[in-house]
Amino acid sequence: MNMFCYQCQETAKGTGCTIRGVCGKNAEVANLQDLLIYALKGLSKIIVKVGTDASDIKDISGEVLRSLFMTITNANFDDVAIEKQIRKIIGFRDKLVKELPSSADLHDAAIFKAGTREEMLDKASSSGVLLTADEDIRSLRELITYGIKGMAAYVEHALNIGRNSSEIIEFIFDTLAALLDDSLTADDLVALTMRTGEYGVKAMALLDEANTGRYGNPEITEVDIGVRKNPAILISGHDLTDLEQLLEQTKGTGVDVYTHGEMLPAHYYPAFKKYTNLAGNYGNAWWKQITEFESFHGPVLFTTNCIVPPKSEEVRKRIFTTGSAGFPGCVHIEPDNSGKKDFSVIIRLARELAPPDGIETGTITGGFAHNQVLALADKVVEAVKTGAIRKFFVMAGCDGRMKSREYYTEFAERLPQDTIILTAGCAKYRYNKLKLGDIGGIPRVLDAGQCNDSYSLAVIATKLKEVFGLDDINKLPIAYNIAWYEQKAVIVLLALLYLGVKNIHLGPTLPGFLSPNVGKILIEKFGIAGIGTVEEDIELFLSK
Ligand code: SF4
Ligand code: SF3
Repeated sequence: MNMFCYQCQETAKGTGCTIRGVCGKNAEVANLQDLLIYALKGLSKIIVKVGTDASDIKDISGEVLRSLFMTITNANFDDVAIEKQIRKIIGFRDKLVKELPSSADLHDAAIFKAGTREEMLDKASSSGVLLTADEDIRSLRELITYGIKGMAAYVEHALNIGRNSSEIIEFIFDTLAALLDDSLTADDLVALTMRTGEYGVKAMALLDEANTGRYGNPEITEVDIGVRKNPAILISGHDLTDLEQLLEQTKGTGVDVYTHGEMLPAHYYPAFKKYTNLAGNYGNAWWKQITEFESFHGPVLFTTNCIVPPKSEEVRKRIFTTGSAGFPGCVHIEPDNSGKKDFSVIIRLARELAPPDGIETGTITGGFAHNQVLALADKVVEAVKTGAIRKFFVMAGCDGRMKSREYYTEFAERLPQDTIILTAGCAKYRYNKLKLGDIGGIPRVLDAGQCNDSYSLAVIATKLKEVFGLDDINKLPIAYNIAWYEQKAVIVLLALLYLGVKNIHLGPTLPGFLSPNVGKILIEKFGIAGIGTVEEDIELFLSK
């Protein structure tokens, strides 16, 4: 069976995974994910045609967001769960089609039948990425699709906290439907790409409001990276409501909870500080989980991406998933009708297992989201005016396995002492444990939080522009050297482009889904560039 996927930075040969994903996704899962996206486009077409108000179909919107999230790199490897989701989406679609006077002239995506698994796979072979023959149109359609996937992830987190936005959901439906429209030209799709960035900003703002509304504004926090003696559960991914429920349910049980990867920034929120069983952060970015899960010994709960297929049966038995995450053979925990999740099976297992082995000691400091940085604004502005801070480097984004990502550690180490790194996302693990010092009490690495908290960096830049009385965000002493891996980074990139940020450097490689012409547009219109050597790049950034 063949497949075609080029949505992430680690895509095979930089052009596309065709036999099996570098991420471990097999062809069956890849093809089912393609079919799920095709079904979502068909459903969206019908929703737009019927003129249904997003606020009237909350159950459908929730499943659409979840479906999109399930196709994000390293979120869900479970073929059975994806097949189930396709059937659900087709069920919604077929119910809505009945509201149309006629189903004649509808796009195939709006009428195809699910059939058996075999038939689904057969259908997937003619509904994936390569269905669009023109490489520029394909490139733009996929750029938008990946942006929408990232946006959906952020909106789903907000939804879990009870925050919704019909406006954003309607944009997602309209855009998915538009991706089936063969009359749209490359120019139309470039415009839609910008609109996707605009809604990306709205989605990140929505999630920021949801998170800070529920858990308070992140504040400067030192997070322990050592271990205690109790049995423990490791929680990974981005969903704070899952962490909240797990902390509530482990309270007083003698079981500690450690964060992994992108869950680290949870420690920065005031609301989580009251849990004495929130022990610290264990390990590093997602791709190091193979060895780190071995030494952790206890159960691991994945709330979202990034799952790396476990190498041993022993570890697989300790992995649990929830939300959009999934892995075959691992227990998946669903919420009840009120959204409550029962994690007792994980807690029971934790009690039977050994406590984690320590892999490092000390602390890391974070919590520099917009509110905290703006509280330090006077100090920051003064440091810029006196020249104590020469430049800020936004180094947000993702981490990944490629050796070439050592560039980011070296880049951080070699930056002059009068520069500050602003970070968010798991990219931070490349330099957040280095001893880079501070400038007049301001740490040289300011961690705003998860990848979605890149929004904070945009808020900070906008505020600084105002304070310095500048008419253009690009006149600020801020350089952008962003690392990307999956589709949440794509929506962050589109959001920054929408906000007018120019000359973003993207690495360690440029996306394989950019056709030469689309790449040219991004270079000419926005000054997007790749990375070079550390020396050349630092010189280039400082000369601007
Ligand atoms: Fe390949 Fe990335 Fe797609 Fe996985 S998500 S199949 S590694 S392009
Ligand atoms: Fe990381 Fe997967 Fe993107 Fe949220 S956890 S930034 S890669």
